[in-house]
Amino acid sequence: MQSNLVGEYRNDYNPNWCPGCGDYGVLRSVGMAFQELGLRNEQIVMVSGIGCNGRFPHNFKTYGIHTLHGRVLPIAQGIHIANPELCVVGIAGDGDAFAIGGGHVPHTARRNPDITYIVLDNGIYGQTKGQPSPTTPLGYKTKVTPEGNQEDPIDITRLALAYGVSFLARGFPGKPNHLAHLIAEGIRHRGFALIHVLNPCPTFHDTWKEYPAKTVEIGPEHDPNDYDAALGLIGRQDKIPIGIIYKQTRPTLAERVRVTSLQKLELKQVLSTFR
Ligand SMILES: Cc1ncc(C[n+]2csc(CCOP(=O)(O)OP(=O)(O)O)c2C)c(N)n1
Repeated sequence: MQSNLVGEYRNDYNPNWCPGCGDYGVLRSVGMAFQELGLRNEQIVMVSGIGCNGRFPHNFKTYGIHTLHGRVLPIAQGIHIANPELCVVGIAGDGDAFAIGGGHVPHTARRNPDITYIVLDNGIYGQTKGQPSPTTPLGYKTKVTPEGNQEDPIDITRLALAYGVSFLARGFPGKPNHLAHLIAEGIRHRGFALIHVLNPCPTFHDTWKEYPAKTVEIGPEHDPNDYDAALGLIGRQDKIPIGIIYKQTRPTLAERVRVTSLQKLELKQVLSTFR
């Protein structure tokens, strides 16, 4: 599914995701977002964890780290602090981001590093063959929950707003141009941007038909700077709104820490020992 549109960012690596996996679409949208922003490959660092989506950085001619399960955010924050000029993009599944890595999200939100965190929410543990994740719907049958999932799902957007992320958007790979624009806006935003992707997993949790009917694009009447309006939007019961839900301007982690030139020099020396 390699697109000419994003050829300048993509390498020859062929992902081995299942046919119809939403990850292919998100991959394309990420490349389109880089293109929309005119970023150079060497400006970008992609950080992924463990899961089907963990292969993301392998597909790009950018810098990248395929790190440990649940540890995307600590690594991404370290990169941002070491070099705030870089465009740091974290990629994680719902399991990586909100199960094993769930403790990192509130602390990243309150620090507000300038990183974009794309959470590919397929409502299942895909790589380990379909166990329920924190976002699996109540009652959903999997191989390990043959009588239906007995746990209520968490609401990623509600948590993100409560934690204080400074940018929140939601998209769907069935609308690749729309999703690409949301990712580009997340990268453009100076601060912690969380992009919640409603991502179908045709093998273990197929939502390709469900989401087009359930989602609705957020219209121009919504003011994303209005926190209460954002809360109201995600509380809608009739439809799942997609688009920019919330944005707020406040200092980033690097701006607050104000790393002095001397500290930067020392940090560079430490980092050079790992090369
Ligand atoms: C420390 C650790 N615990 C558990 C695992 C097993 N494991 C691998 S991927 C995964 C969950 C994947 O689900 P998700 O993050 O939602 O990504 P997806 O595969 O659905 O894209 C788990 C539990 C692991 N690799 N490392």
